[in-house]
Formats: sequence, C-alpha cells, structure tokens
Amino acid sequence: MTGPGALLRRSALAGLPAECRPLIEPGAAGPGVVHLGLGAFFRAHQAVYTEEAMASAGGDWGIVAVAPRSRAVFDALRAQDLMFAVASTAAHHTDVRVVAALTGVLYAAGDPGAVVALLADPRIRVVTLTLTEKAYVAAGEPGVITGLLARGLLARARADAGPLAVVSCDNLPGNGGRLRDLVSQAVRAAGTREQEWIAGNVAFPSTTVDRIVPAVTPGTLDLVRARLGVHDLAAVQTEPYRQWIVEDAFPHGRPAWEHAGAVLTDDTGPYDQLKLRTLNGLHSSLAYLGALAGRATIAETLALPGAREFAELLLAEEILPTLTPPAGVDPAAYGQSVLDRFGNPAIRHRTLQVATDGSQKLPPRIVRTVLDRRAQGRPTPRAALVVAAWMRFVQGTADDGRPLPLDDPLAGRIRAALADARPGPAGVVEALLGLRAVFPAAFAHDTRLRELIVAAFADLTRHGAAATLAGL
Ligand code: CS2
Repeated sequence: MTGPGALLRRSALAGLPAECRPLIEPGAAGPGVVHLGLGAFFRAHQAVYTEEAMASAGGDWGIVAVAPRSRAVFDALRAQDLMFAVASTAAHHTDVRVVAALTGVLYAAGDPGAVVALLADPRIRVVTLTLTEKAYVAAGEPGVITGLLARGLLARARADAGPLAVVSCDNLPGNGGRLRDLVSQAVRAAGTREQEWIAGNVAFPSTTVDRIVPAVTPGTLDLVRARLGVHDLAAVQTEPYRQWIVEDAFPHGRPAWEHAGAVLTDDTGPYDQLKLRTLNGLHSSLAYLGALAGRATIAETLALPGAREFAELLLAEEILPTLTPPAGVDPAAYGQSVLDRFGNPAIRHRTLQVATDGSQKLPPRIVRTVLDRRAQGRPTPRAALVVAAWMRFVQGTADDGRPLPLDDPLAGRIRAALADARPGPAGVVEALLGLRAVFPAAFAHDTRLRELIVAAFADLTRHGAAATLAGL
C-alpha cells in the first residue's frame, strides 16, 4: 500500500483496486490529438472516450492537453505522470477510474510557441476544444486560444503537415461552423496560399456533447483519495451518463470513438437542438430561479415546491413543440431523463456555476424556443418567467438580500442598461430587452411577450422565486 501522502503515479498503479486502473498502458500510445482547454469537462468527457477508443481499437491517439491560463491542473498532471481519476457518481454508488489518455500537457500562457509547433506536427490529426460559449463571440480580437489555433494552422499550412479535423466541444448550435468562422476571421490577414491550404485541408466537424461535470471540490478529491489510497489533484467527479454526437468529417482519421459509445452522424443539428433547448434550457431556468431562492445546487432547486412541475410544464408546453427530434429519439422521455439526472443528489452542481455567462447561454437555450413558439402563434409564459428570473439575477441581489455575482462577458453592458432603466419592473425589463446580442428585435418588440416578462418580473420581485414557483 502507498502512504497517505503519496501521489497517483505510474509506480502506484499496481497498488490500486483493479477496477480503478487505466484501460491502457500509460504512455504507450503516441500523440494524435491535441486538446485545447484542460478543464473538468474535458477530463470527464473527451479524455474518457478517447481512452476507451484506444483500449478497444488501438491507434496512436494519445492526447496532448493544453491548459490556457491556469497552471494548477497542468502542474498536478505533470506530477502525476499525466494521469487523473474520473469519479462517476449515481445516487448511491461511485465508480472511480484512472484515465491514461494523455501523452503530454502544455501550458499555453507559459509557452505559446510550443502549442503552435504542436499544431503543425504531422502526427497530430485531430484537435478538440472546450472553450465555453463566450469564446465564440466573433467581434474583435481572437481570444488567446483561438489566436493560438489560428497561428498553429498557419504554421501547419506552411509546413504542409497534413490535413486535420478541429472539433469544437462547446454548447452552441452548429459549433463546427462557428469555429470555422472564428478561425477564418483570425487568419484573414494571412497569405492567400495559407488561407487556401486551411480551406482545403482543415475540417470543422460539429459535435453535441453531454455530461454533467460540476466544478471540482475538496470533497471530490477526498472521495477519490479514499478509493485510490493516493492523492489525485486533477481528479474530477461526474454523473454516470455521457453522450457524444460527432459529425463524421475527419480528413486524416480519428479515434474509434464509436467503440466508446459516441454516435457518428452526418448531421448533429437535431441533437444540438434537443440537448441545448431541453437539458441546457432547463438547466439555466433552474439556475436563475434557484440562485434567487438561495439554493446552492440544481438538485436542491428541483426539490423546491413547484419546481419540478414548473420544469415539466416548460418542457411539455413550450420546449418540446419546437423540436425536430433525431430519428428514434423520444424527446418527452429524454426530457424526463434530464430532470432525473438533475435530481441526482450526489452531483453538487452549483446554481451560480450554471448561471454564469447568461448573455451567451440564453439565446440558444431559451430565446430560440420562445421565437419558434411565437412563430407557431403560441405564448410562452414559463419561458417568460425564466427570462424574468435572469433579469432579477443580473440585478445582483438574491431574494434574501444576499449579493449575486454577475460573471458574464456582457456584464458592463448589462450594468449600463440597468443604470439607465426607468424605475419599476417595466423599466428594467425594457432596458434589458434592449440588449440586442441577447434578445433579437422580434423578441424584444413582441408586446404580448414583454407583458408576460414584466408580470413575471413583478411577481419575482414581490414574492421571491420560491413563492412564485410554489404559487404557479
Ligand atoms: C450547464 C452545462 O454550466 C452550464 O451552463 O448547463 O455545462 C451542462 O452541465 C452540460 O452542458 C451538460 O452536458
């Protein structure tokens, strides 16, 4: 046995319970994938799929993972021979398994040149990215990672280092096309030859990703240490469920992700729509209502009187009628399974975590549903309550008077709109509906919809979110 202070390392693997050991020999596979964004979601999702794919079908698809800004996970992985554990927790049971899919880690802020060189390395045939929604705002300068990606692709073009697929794993409809647009913007000042090489050799398949992975807590690390008998400072905890829908457009091969349960398809559109409007739409709805009501987690919010009924009505009467589901998928059953997943009490997903970046999340998750329902001539009173809850949330005070953080790329514009608002519910709603990046004109100028939002906002202000849900 290893002592209490020992770290997860190759030398510790033989001492781990057999079911916790990696599926592949650490370091045996050569590099084939670069992943940009070393967050918890990547570790619990793409890394797991890729390890299982290599375990089942072989191939040099080891992942070199790039940490954009934060050193903590990068340092931990280097100290741990690039391994980390994934704890999958169902209501009463946790599986812990060490993943050995990584063959390298880089720290972009410390060594951007190494990232550019790696992207031009002919052994790399797939790049995956988890950047979060706000990285896809096309205006202005590219972000750090999109800037590095663009430089890497230009270097690859100059070296003629072979075709490549660049795969966005962010929660946005048609994420591949969005990423292609960002890259095109970022390389528009480059030479025509490089631009043509990129257009002819780089594919941007779209994907729909799904797995609930809360931010890591000390509790996660304690749980993993108790199971493994060694410290793991890069461990993550997640639900057992996972899904990956991948547009099969890879000009230079890919890991056999279908061996790990991924669905390869020629159109991710129906899956995107289903997942973003159902899972993410309900998630954001509960996050704003729960944060106002002082609930720490999504599961606690769902347990508020009236909350599950509210979510079910929002689902059945406003979201489901807008969907064109993928063939063979029953969207109503999917919606119920989503609510069951949210109710998993072992997954402490904080309402404030899901509530971040609302200006980026509301459009694909809620606003599009409202607009489609409007085109069907139907009102959306429950989605209006969600929009009102977001508006109350960005005012910055929970129902019990505690402050709420506004962590959003449009925070400045939101605050300015609030500062200019006429007093009273109608004034605040009108001011925030003026944020065109969030609410298109057709949404903002619909008087019936606006009346619903104002009434909901007034209810939330007067009674609080918990009483409003209970009284519906
Ligand atoms: C969540 C997502 O934080 C959020 O906005 O809605 O991260 C959600 O947990 C994942 O999309 C689940 O696949």
